[in-house]
Amino acid sequence: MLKNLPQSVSTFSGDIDGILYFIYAIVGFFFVATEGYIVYSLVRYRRKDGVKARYETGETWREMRWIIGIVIVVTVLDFVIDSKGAGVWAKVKENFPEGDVRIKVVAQQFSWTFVYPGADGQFDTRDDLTVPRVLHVPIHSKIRLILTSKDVIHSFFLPEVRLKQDILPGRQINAWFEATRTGTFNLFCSELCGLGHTKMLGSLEVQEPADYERWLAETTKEQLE
Ligand SMILES: [Cu+2]
Repeated sequence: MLKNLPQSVSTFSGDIDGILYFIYAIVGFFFVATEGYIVYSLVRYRRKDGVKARYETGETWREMRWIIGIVIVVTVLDFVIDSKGAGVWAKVKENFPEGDVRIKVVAQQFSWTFVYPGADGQFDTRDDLTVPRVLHVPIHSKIRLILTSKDVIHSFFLPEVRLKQDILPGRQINAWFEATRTGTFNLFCSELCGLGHTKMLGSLEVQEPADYERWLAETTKEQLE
């Protein structure tokens, strides 16, 4: 099947891709079936010399059967997709693990700032670390994000993680993910938030735990000196 999504680097990204491809397959099937029938009809019933077009009246009951049949098929598909999607939704947006690492995400026109709680594990204390633009996280850890905005509505979007969450001023919104691959990935704001919206870029840096700890120690040293 057509694989055109960005690479998938979190524990739930595969589930989300599964739903997308499932919907692709259903829509693709109906696309080919209906378009195919149109092309078949164009060829089969094209104008031919000596053959006169016939006038046919509609048949209400025959037409109704088609409409009712399609309504049933679509309704059943809706339930199938919903039940498949509900489990993934719960995993991504409802059942938050406590989190091995907790990071505050502060969005503002037009930049991202990440706050790490420091050695005491508490936010809003002297040893908090403030890191611009790049979200550093260790691989295979449950990352709990606390999303806040200083001004307008933004949307935190990590395409490779398949995580997208709106951020509202005046609220703290939770999100989580667990990365399964090291590397540098994209961070976008996906809510039009002003003239600099397209420049509101950041990145996600997934590191081996030892590299992450080293980065954390170095940054702590730099900021507390
Ligand atoms: Cu924004």
